[in-house]
Formats: sequence, structure tokens, C-alpha cells
Amino acid sequence: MGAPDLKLWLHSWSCFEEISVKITDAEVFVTCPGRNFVTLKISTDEGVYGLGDATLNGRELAVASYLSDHLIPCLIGRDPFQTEDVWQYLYRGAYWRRGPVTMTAIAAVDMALWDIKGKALKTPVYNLLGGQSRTGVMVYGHANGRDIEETAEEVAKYQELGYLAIRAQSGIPGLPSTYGVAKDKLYYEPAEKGLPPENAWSTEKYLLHVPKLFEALRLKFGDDLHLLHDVHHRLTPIEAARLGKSLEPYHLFWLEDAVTAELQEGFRIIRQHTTTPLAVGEVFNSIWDAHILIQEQLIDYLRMTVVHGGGLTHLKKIAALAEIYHVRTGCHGATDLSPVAMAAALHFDISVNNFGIQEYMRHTKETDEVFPHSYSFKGGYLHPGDAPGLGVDYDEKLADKFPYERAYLPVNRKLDGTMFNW
Ligand code: CS2
Ligand code: MG
Repeated sequence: MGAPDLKLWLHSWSCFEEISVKITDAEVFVTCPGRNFVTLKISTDEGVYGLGDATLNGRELAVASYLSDHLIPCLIGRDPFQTEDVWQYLYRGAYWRRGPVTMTAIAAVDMALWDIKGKALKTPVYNLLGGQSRTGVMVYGHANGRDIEETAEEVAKYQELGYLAIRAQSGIPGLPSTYGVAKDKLYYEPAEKGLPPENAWSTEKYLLHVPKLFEALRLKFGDDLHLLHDVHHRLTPIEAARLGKSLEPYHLFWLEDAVTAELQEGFRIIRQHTTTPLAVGEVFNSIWDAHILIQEQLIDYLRMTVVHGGGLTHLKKIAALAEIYHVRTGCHGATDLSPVAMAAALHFDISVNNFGIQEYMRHTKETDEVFPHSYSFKGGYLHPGDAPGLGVDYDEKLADKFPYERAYLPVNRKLDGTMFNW
């Protein structure tokens, strides 16, 4: 063990030594290898650096500025091992608390500090979070098609790849476009260059179609395959109750984002009418978005993720509360969360007891080249690997070849033009 390693090792085991590791610099990178990602890199006086994902799809530069203009000046000189105090400082010290931009920026710092801690202690971060509670992290893939037949073909492809759980989204007859259905054969990528594209929506057409989709999938694939569906915030509680009831014969693994969850109590109505498991929370950014849902057991899976939910430090606490109320985790993992967030999520997933499932939408080849990582997929499971820290890196030179390009999430209007939820 060389001198710097020894210094770090001593620091990590004896917090009263005058030896101390210090944050010396932090940089924010924005790159667009097919889609935009924001990455924070925190460097220390011992040459160890940590990475954090700071990507907020469609609002990337807001987080980049929050980090560069407001948080980074407060980090220089701090001890990266003090993850709890830094988190509290950035959360309480903001005065203007919570919100997706603030909590994504705090999450990026938190991920980077845990990465530094793991690297300094030469251990994967999961060993600092309680160790491995399971041999692998069950994931679900995204199958989608323009109609039931095409969707079923895509489900079969994911089953071929070894997935044990597959989300199915299909076009809705009579609607020109809808959430979750890719334009080409690539998996669905929710970010479009230029101004926000407009989708058209009909609740009635949707409610009539989705039960037919899952009846067909159960007929074709049988009962063992875990099937999931994302409503994507587009129903009212009683409509969601109707859909949940109509899907009970097809026993979904979960029905996601049945309604927008600003009104947490709205889930009481859904719960009264259906036993279909409910998942919500990818847009949540703190425990305050979910504490009623958890404590009243109104949901079965919480979708909050490391990058938008305040980082590992906050998500660990939320998972501990959820465990008391039989709520399991189901972290968001779409392509707009970078491999840094995926790596951090896997360290969280493999360690918490009340793990449910991890979304794994797969990134493009060019994204994986910008973010080389140690996590790997096998037989329907991901494993974070045993590299120290989070096990992911960032190729700055390659990333520079992909400059930022403004992109937006679509918007959704009802057939009469009324602005609605996408
Ligand atoms: C979706 C996402 O993965 C999911 O469950 O809800 O595709 C979501 O639309 C995007 O992450 C938004 O950026
Ligand atoms: Mg979703």
C-alpha cells in the first residue's frame, strides 16, 4: 500500500487523526452521446475522484448551473467522507428546499462522495451500505410496439434475452402517438430535439385497449413471466381503479404511475377497488412526496431513484421507512438516467432488504463507451460488480465529441386540445 493509500486508509479508520482528505475541485460535464447527460466529477487532494449523475431530462442545464454556480463553491475544502453532513448542509442550507433541480444536484454530489469513499477504502459502495443482501438485482426491460401484435413480438425478444420481467406498452388504436411507443425499432427514448412534440390522448380508447393487450400477452406467454405497465400519470383515481380491476385476471407485477401523485391521498380510491400492485414515484424527489403513500400502504413499490431522489444518503432512509410498511423499491432506470445513476442504483438495490425490482432500459453503445462500467447483465439480473466505489467512469475526451443539444420531453393534449399529462 503506497503512502497516499496508507494516509487514506488511516483517515478512514481513525476520524480523530489530523490526516484529512479534502475536496479540491469539482467539474460539471454535459454530453450528448445520443441523448443529453450531466455528470459531476469531484476531485480530492489524494487523487481520488468521484462521479455523480445530474441528468434531469429536458432541464439538464438548470441542474448544471445549480451545481456550478451554487453548490461547487461550498464543496471545496470539505471532507468527502462526511456524506451525511454534506447532504444536510446542501439540503437545509439551500433554504429553498426540495424540487427536482435541487434534489438532482444534491444527489449528484452525494453519489460522487460515496464513489470517493468506496475508492478510498478500496471497496464497492454496496459494502458501505450493508453489503450484498442478494446474489443479483432482478431487472425489467421495455417492450413496445405500435399494436398488440408488434408489442408481443418485442416481449418475445426480451424473453429471448433472458429477462424475467418485461414492461409492455403499445400504441392505442385511434391515437397517432402515445407514451412509451418508439418511432423506430430502437427502445423508447423520451427526449426529442427541437420543441416538445405533442401527443394526442383519449382516456376511453386507452382504458378499452390495455386489458386486451395483457389478455393477449398472458395467452401467448403464460403466467410465469412478470408483466408490468406504465400508465404514465394519465388517469384519475377512479379511472385507475377501473383499469386495475380490469387487469386483475392478468396479475401484473405492477401498474405504474396510475395517476399523477401530487395528491397522495388519491391513491386511497384506487386501493379500495383493486388488488393490482401499484408503483409510483419516479418523479418524486424527497420523502415528503411519498410519506403518506408509504405509511398508509397505498402503494406496493416506490419508484424513486438515486439521481432524482436526493442520492444514496436520502434513498437509504426512504427505503428504511418503506420497509416498515411492506413497500418495496422499484427504482426508475430509463435511458435518461446515465450509467452513473444505474451503477449507484445497483449498489443500493443489492444491499437493501426490501428490494423489489430495477428498471433497466439499456443505454446505446455510444453511451456505454462514454461511461465504461463494471455492472453486467445475466439471466434477467444485473450485478454492480466488485470494482471499488460505484464502478463507473467517464471518458472526458470521448464525451467532448458529443456536444449538448437541447431536447424536450413530449407534451400531451386530449383530442379536444385540452393540455393534459404526458
Ligand atoms: C418512464 C420514463 O421509464 C419509465 O418508467 O416513465 O420513460 C420517463 O418517461 C422518462 O424517464 C422521463 O424522462
Ligand atoms: Mg414510468
